[in-house]
Amino acid sequence: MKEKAVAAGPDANKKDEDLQKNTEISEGQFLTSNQGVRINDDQNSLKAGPRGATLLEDFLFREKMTHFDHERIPERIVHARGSAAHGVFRVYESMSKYTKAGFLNDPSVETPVFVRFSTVAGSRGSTDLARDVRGFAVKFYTEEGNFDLVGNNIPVFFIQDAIKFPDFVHAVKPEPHNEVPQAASAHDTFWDFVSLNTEATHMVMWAMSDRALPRSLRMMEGFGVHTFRFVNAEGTASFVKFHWKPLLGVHAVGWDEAQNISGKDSDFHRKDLYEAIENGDYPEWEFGVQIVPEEDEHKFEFDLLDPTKIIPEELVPVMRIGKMTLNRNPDNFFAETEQVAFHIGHVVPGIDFTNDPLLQGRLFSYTDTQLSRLGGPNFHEIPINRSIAPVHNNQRDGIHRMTINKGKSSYHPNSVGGGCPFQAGKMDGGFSSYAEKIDSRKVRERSASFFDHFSQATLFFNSQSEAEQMHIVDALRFELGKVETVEIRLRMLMVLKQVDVGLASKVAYGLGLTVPETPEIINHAIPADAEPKAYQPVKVESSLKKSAALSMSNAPKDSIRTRKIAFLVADGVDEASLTTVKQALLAEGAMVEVIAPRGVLVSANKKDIKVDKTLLTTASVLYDAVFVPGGATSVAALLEEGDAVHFLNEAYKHCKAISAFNDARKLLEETYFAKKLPEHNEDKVAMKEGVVIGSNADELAKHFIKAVAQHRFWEREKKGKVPA
Ligand code: HDD
Repeated sequence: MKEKAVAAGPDANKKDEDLQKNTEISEGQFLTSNQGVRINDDQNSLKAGPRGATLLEDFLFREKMTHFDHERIPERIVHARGSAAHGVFRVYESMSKYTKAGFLNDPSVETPVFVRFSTVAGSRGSTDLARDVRGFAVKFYTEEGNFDLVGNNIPVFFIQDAIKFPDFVHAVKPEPHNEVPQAASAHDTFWDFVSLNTEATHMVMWAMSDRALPRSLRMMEGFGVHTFRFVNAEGTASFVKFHWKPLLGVHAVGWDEAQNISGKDSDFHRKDLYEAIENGDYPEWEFGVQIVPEEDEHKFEFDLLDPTKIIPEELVPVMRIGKMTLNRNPDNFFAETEQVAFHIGHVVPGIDFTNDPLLQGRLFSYTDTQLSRLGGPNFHEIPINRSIAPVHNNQRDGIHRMTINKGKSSYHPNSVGGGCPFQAGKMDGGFSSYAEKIDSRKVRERSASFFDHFSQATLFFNSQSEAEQMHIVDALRFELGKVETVEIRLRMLMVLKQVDVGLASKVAYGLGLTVPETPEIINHAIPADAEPKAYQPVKVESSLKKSAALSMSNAPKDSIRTRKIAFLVADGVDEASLTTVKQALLAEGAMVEVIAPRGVLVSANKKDIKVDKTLLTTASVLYDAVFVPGGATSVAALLEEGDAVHFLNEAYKHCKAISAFNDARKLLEETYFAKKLPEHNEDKVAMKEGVVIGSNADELAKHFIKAVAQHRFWEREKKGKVPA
C-alpha cells in the first residue's frame, strides 16, 4: 500500500515512546551475560583453585572485559564536550506564507527536540568555562523527518569557505608537538592563523567578548549562522537566518571568574543544565527568523552568503515565531548525548540551502565524520537519531544494521515488491530542491563581495558597552600575551587597528608593544598566481554605526529566576532574617544554598538548619550573589573564617550583588571593599553598586532582588582590578 505523508498531529511523546523501546531498567532483574545467561558470581573470575591462575575458559570474564575494552568511541573532532536535553518545540502561528515545513505551519503540533550544547576546541573531559564558542545543535523530530539546526551561540564564523575548516581547527586545537594548551585559543597557532586569515576578524571579536563565557547554557543565544532558504507551498523562496532567544536573558561571567570556576567545578554548565531541568526550571528559547525576500538579495552592504556577516536586527528585525522548552534530561549520557549525530544536511520540505560556501562544505562533513565516530553507515538507526517519520528505502546491510528488511526487493524501480517503497510526489510531501538558476563558470575563487573583513568587526566593537569593550581589551591582552612569537602579536595588532585604532593601542599597551605604523594586511585566501591587489581585504564603511542587539548590556534584566544565591552563615544565625530573605528569593524563582563552616548548623533560637555546602566544598564563583543573615554569634564565627571573608571579597571582585542584614555588616567591614560600603541608616536599606545593607528584612529582600536581577555591577571594575 502506498503510504501517504503522515498528517501532522500533536505527537511530542512519539520520540519518547520510541526511546522507551530501547530503555533497559535493571530493577528487580537478575544479572545476566549479553546472551541472557544468569550470572551467579560476578566477584570472582574462574580459577584453577582459590589461589590459582585464571582460566581462559571463563567466558563470562572474557565477555565482560572485551566489552569494557571497547567502551570508548572516537570523540568528535570538534565540539567533543557537550551536554544535552530533550524538549519540545511549538510554532506560535502558521508560517505557511514563507515555508511549507509542517512543524512551522501548525501551532497545534508539538515537535519533540533533542538539543546538544558544546564547547568547540576542548576534549570530552575539558572544562565547561573555556573561552570558546558554544555549539547549539537542535534536532527537530518532525512528522516529515528530522530537521537539524546545527548552530552556535555566535552568529558568524571564522572562515568563509569550508576548505579552510581543517586548517582552522588544526590551529585552534592544542599544538601538535606537545598537545597544549587544552581547550584554549591563547596560543601561537590560533593567533598565527587568524592574523593571516583576516576574514576571521569579526568572529574573533565575538570570541574575545563575554559571549564566549556564558553564565549558563540556558542563558545564551543561538544562531543558525548561515543564510538558509524557506520555500512555501507555491515554490516561492525567501532567505532566512535562524535565531534562538533565551527567555532567561543573555548573561555571561567574567574571565577571572571563568578560570576559577574551571578549577572549582569544571562541570559547571553541565550540572547547571541538568539540575535546572531536574528542578522543573525548564529552559526556554524563542525561535526567531530574519526573513529577506529573494528580490532583496543584493540590497545589503554585505553579501548574504558570507557566513562572517550578520544581518543587523536594525535592518531586518527578528520575528519570534515559536518556543522551545527543554524538559527532560537524557537517561544515559553515552546512548543519547554522545551518540547523537547532527547534520546540517538534515532538512525537511520547506527548508533549503543557499550557496554559502561554508554551508555547502558542511553538507559533506557531517555524515562523513559519523562513519568513523559511530562506526558505520547505520548511525541513523541508533535510537536517539531515529526519525519519528517512517523510514522506508533500499539502503541495506552494513555494520550494526538493526532493521530486518523483509521481502525480495531492495532496489527501485521494482515489480517484485509491488513497486514499494514509492517515490513521493509533490502532493505526498516529497522533498524537491529549490530550483535555483545557476549559470556560471567553474572556478576556485572567492567573490569580491566577501572581502570586507572589518566593517562588522567594528560594528560589533562599537556596539559594546564600556565594560564589555574593556573585557575585549583584557581578553586580547591575555590571549596575545600568551603568544610567544612577537611577529604574530604585531601582525594581530595590525589587524585590530583595522577594527578600531583605540582598541589596537590599548591592547598594544598591555603587551608592551607599539601598533605597527604601516599595516600590510594580506589575505591569504588567494590562489598563488592571482593578482594580490584584487584580493586585498577591505573595509566597507558601514552605514550602521551601532546595533543594540549586539550588546548583552541591553538584554532584559528583570528576573532572578534560577539564579543561585549563597547564604553565608554559622551557628547562632538569626533565623528570622535568613528565612524572610530566603522566602522572598525563592518566590522570585531563585535558588538558595546555605553555606556554613561545617556540615551542621543551629540558629540563635536553637533550630537545626540544613547546610547545603560548607566553605570547603564550594566557592563564591559558583553563585550569582551572596547574602549574610544577622546573628551576633554567627557573624563573630564567620569573622574568624578566612574563607568566609575571601568568599565575599571574590564575589565583590566579580561584580556580584552582596547583601548583609543588620549586624552582618561587620563581616563586610572586614573585606577589602569595606570603604565602599553604603552608609547604613538604622531603618532604611542602603545600596551602593550592588551592595545592599539593611535591618528590615522585607525591604532588604526587595532591594537585593533588584540587584541580583542586574546580574553584574561592572562599574566596580573601573576603579581598578581588585584583589581576592
Ligand atoms: Fe561543525 C560538529 C556547528 C562549521 C564540521 N558543528 C558541530 C557541532 C556544532 C557545529 C554545534 C556539534 C554537533 C553535536 O553536538 O554533535 N559547525 C557549526 C557551525 C559552523 C560549523 C555553527 C559554521 C557556521 N563544521 C563546520 C564546518 C565543517 C564542520 C565548516 C567542515 C566542513 N562540525 C563538523 C564536524 C562535526 C561538527 C567535523 C564534529 C562532530 C560532528 O560533526 O558530528 O563534522
